[in-house]
Amino acid sequence: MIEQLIIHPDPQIKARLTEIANKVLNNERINIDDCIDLYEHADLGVVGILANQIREQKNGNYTYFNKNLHLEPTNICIHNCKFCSYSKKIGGDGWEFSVDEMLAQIEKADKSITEVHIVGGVHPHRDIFYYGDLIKRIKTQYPHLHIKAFTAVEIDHMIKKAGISITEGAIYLKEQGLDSIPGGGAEIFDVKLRQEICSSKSTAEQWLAIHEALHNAGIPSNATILYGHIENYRHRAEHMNMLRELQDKTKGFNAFIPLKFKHKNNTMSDITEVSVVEDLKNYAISRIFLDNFPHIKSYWPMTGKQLAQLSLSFGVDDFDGTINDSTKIYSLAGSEEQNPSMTTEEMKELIMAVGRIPVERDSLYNIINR
Ligand code: V47
Ligand code: SF4
Repeated sequence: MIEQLIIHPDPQIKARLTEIANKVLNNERINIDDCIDLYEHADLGVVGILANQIREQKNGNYTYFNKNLHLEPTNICIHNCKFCSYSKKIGGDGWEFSVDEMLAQIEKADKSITEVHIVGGVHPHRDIFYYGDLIKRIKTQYPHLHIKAFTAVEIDHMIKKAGISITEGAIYLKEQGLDSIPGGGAEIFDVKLRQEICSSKSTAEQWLAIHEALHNAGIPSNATILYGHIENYRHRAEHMNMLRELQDKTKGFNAFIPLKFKHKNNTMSDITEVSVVEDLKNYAISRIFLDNFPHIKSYWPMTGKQLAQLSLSFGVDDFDGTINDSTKIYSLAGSEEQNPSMTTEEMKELIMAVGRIPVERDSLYNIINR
């Protein structure tokens, strides 16, 4: 049946694509070469059908969302990632919120939020005890809020500054009230590319070791890839393979979030952004490849609402949160949503308009409201 849907002028490639499609339909894991062949030769429609079948098996007709607030403590950062449109150096015109100011932002937020998502620049003077205090104060005042905070790159800096091991850092942050960590900072794991686009950042091994230690300490996380810049399909496949291997070991990842490179206001502005077809293909192929990841998330403040809606037919089952204009990372890089905000009603309508069932979840994918 799938064979009839695979159209390719070269019979050998058609046979190869049929072989990969049958693997997917038989719930067999695809390998790196299969993944590259899908990127290079498969039609969007075919990868969409395959990804849709996996999404359906894993998450039925549900599309998850949560209600969260993004806190960005500072955009001052010691790193110089070439794709970053957001960071400033100390003494420049960056922002630095105090713990009290961040608590005030939570106080002002909608009372129905269930999560605070805290991520920002790697500030040279703020250490693990500063951030541990922030978390403790949030947990004490708002014990019902799930705290998803700090990328592995931020944690790497915190533990090095404190002279403690990853495991000690993970245990300390958990004791202070950290519940999970977001997936940022992964970028692209290939050594040469990482050197080229974010040379000072934690290495792939460090990123993976931090997630592994956190998973072992009972702190789940997400994972990302930054795609659509100077990487090729092999780089993407190998990146996902490293994540899949770690997930086989720990089962600590909840969601994979493909992040499309946006080119405004950064030093990689000469790179043309990839097409929407490429975005959808990338969602679908990540859903197919990452067979041990429960969820694929489309981060709508970056993609825009329409692409996020379309992605629901290409393997995505999670829409992130109903945030209210509280993130600057993407608007500065030229994202589709310059002042991202979406009400619960709007989110539900977007999801239902394409035949899915909107489900409000908590940060660990327990159902709150249907
Ligand atoms: O690591 C920075 C990316 C990430 C650009 O875990 C850019 O639920 C595109 O990881 N174009 C941080 N992307 C954000 C992040 C995230 C977002 C939403 C949800 C979750 C989650 C995690 O933002 C960085 C980097 O990969 N980024 N600059 C840019 N110009
Ligand atoms: Fe700093 Fe993150 Fe920007 Fe890199 S992407 S410069 S780590 S804020």
